[in-house]
Parts: sequence; C-alpha cells; structure tokens
Amino acid sequence: MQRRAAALPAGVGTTLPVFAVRASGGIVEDVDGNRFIDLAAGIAVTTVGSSAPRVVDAVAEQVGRFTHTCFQVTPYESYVAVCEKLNALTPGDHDKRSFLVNSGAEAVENTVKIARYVTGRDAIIAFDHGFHGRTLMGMTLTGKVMPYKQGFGPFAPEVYRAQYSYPFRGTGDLASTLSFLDKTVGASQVAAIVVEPIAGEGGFIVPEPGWLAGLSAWCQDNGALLIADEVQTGIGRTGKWFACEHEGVVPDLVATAKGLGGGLPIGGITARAELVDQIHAGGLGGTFGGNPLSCAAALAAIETIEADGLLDRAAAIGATMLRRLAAMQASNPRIGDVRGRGAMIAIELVDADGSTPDPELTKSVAAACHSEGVLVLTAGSYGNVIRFLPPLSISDELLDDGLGVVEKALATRL
Ligand code: PLZ
Repeated sequence: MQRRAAALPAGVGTTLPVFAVRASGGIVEDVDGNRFIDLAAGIAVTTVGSSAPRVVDAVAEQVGRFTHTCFQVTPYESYVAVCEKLNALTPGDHDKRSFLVNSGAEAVENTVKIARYVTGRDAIIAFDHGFHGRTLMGMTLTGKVMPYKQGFGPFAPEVYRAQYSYPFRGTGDLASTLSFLDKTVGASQVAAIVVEPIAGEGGFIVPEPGWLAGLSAWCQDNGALLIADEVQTGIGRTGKWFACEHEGVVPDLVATAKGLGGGLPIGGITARAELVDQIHAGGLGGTFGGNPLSCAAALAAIETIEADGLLDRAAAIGATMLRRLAAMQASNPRIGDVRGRGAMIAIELVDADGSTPDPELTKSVAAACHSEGVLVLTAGSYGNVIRFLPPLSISDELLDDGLGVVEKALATRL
C-alpha cells in the first residue's frame, strides 16, 4: 500500500487494502493468504467466475498464436464471431450489426456518436442516478457529481437530464419524464435516450414496470433512438441475456462490456443494421477494439453461460438473495428496500424514519463485511446502498456463508 500511495494518484480509489494473487469459484485470495467470499465479481465483470476454465484455455491458446494485429488492419475470425453472438443474443430479431471496443465507457460513447449521426439531431437524454463511464461523454451522461464529475468540467454539450423511475422514493414517473422531453428539450431535438434498464452504480434501482417501455414508445413516436446501457446488467447478470428482456423492450442500440469478456477488457456496440450501416468507412473503430485475447475470452464466456445454464443460475442466486435479505428486512427497519433482478440484488439503508438515506450505516456494514472476509460493494446516489453481485460460479454454501456475514453485520448495527 505504501508503494501504491507513492506511485499512483489518490484519485484512483481502493475498496480494500489487499492485493489479490488468485481468484476462482467465488473466492478472492490475497498475498497474505486471506480468502474473501466474492459478492462483487470485480464490479459485475466475472459473471462466469474469475478463472473460468473455458476462458483460461481459450486465452492461453490464443496468446500463443498472436496477441494483436488490429482488426482494422488484418481481421481475425473471433472478432466476427463475437459480433455474430451479440447480434443473435441482444433483444429483437431485426437485422443487426455489432463492433467491438475496450470498455463500457467507450461502448456508450460510440452509441451516442451513431445516434447523432443517423438522426442528425443533437440532444441526448440521460437520467439522474445514471452511470455511464469516466470519459468526457461518459461522465457528462453520469448523474452523480461526487466523485465522478466534481471539478472535471466543462462537460459535453447537449446532454439533458431527466428523472429516473425510483419506486422506493416515489420519483420519476413516466408522465413527467415525457412531459420534460416534450416541453423542455423538444421532441424533434432528441437524438437518443441513454438508459440503464436497472440503474447500476445508482443503487440497483429497478424502474416501475412499463417505464422503460414507455420511453421506448416515446422514441418510436418521435424519431429518437433508445440506447440501452447494458454494461452492468447485460450478459446474463439478471437471469436473462439482457435486462431489457424483462420489460419486453427492444432498444435501437445496446452497449455491452463488463461480463462480456469473462474478465478481459472488451466492450460491444450492437445497432440496427439500417442505422449503423449509414456511417462512412473509417468512422468507427480503434487500435485495440476487439483484441484477439478479449475475443477468445468473450466467446468462451458466452459458451460457458450457455453450456452451464448460467442464466437459470443467476435467477436462482437472485431468488436466494431476495429471500434471505427480505427476511433480514422483516426484523430490521433500517433496511428500507430490497430490490434487483437475478444476481444483481441490493439493499437500501435508511434512518429510523424509514426513508432518510444512511450512508454512515452503509459504510460501517460494508466495512464489517470486509473485515469478516466478504467482498461487498456500496452504491447509490446517496451512498446508502449495499449491492451484491456474486459470480455465477459461486456455490450455494459460499453464498449462504457470505449472506450470513452480511446478516450479522446488519444485526449488530441496529
Ligand atoms: N455503464 C452501466 O456500470 C461501469 C464503474 C467503476 P467502464 N461501472 C463501474 C468506476 O468506479 O469507474 C459502467 C456501468 C455502466 C458504463 C460503465 C463504464 O464502463 O468499462 O468502466 O468504462
């Protein structure tokens, strides 16, 4: 940690002051031999596990053949195969095209580029409680100022912020959001709405049923595009390939990353063919996008989800977490809300009044879990959410053990 402090800027944060040496099967082990139960999955990345055998083998095999050519210079098949998979798995049976980048932020950036190009319009709608990355467009779209935006302006122009549907807090109803779009931004100005189907960093907020579909219908009626940021929710995390499926919504553009690469960096953009095919050659791309190691890993991760029935596993893990956490809530008034879908579940902690956010309690519960060897993450615009994102390779026993630690940490802090 001393070397870290001397060599790195303080702006790069650390949740735990430990250094990992190996990770698998829902356990992260550090240099001192401490073993942590992993309820974080590297922020929703290692959906198939931290060293899933198919991913490890595929990457090892690829690294011996070549590490890089740049797909735009001399293409390779695995990149095309990942795009075919994304086209097949993303919602809707329309004609699609995909291409690959290095991160979630880069994926979102590209969806905005495409939307502005094909609509010829400028305005982009984002939401409070939204998170879309740390690049200029990513942080502009992001709702929370501290720590993501504070001091980093000026931000990109023509981004308008609407209210996200937040059932527990009773804010962001569809009618007022649509009225904001019509009256304040102007329907004919809107290129796209960028939305997470479940707000991730914002605290696993599951919008009111029908809210997402309402946004989608408004886009169709007004010539705007719906961009689903499925960076955190996608690739099986919620028990379906994409969280939009729970609401029957078919977006025009989908951004993916995180779980797609089985731990290797990769992001994807999937778009309606007739839209993205308008863009001139050379308008999209990047040096490392769809690196051969990342593509090999992505194909292996997707195969693992398919072959090991991990969509059902995500749903089962979610059912276990919801049951256990709801039981804790029944005897603990400081748990204001239990919510989420699949292996993406959170609790929102509040004061005795049942609604005022309690970030201090949240920090203290998370710290207690960490010192008892359970990796949990906090979230939420008010810093009062603890989120659970286990790898889908975790055993029932470990999950149970981890939730037991959470239960104890909560019970001793009433
Ligand atoms: N869109 C929905 O959740 C990344 C952020 C970690 P990158 N979330 C974790 C941090 O503190 O920066 C995220 C996301 C959604 C976009 C992103 C950005 O993805 O791969 O981190 O760029």
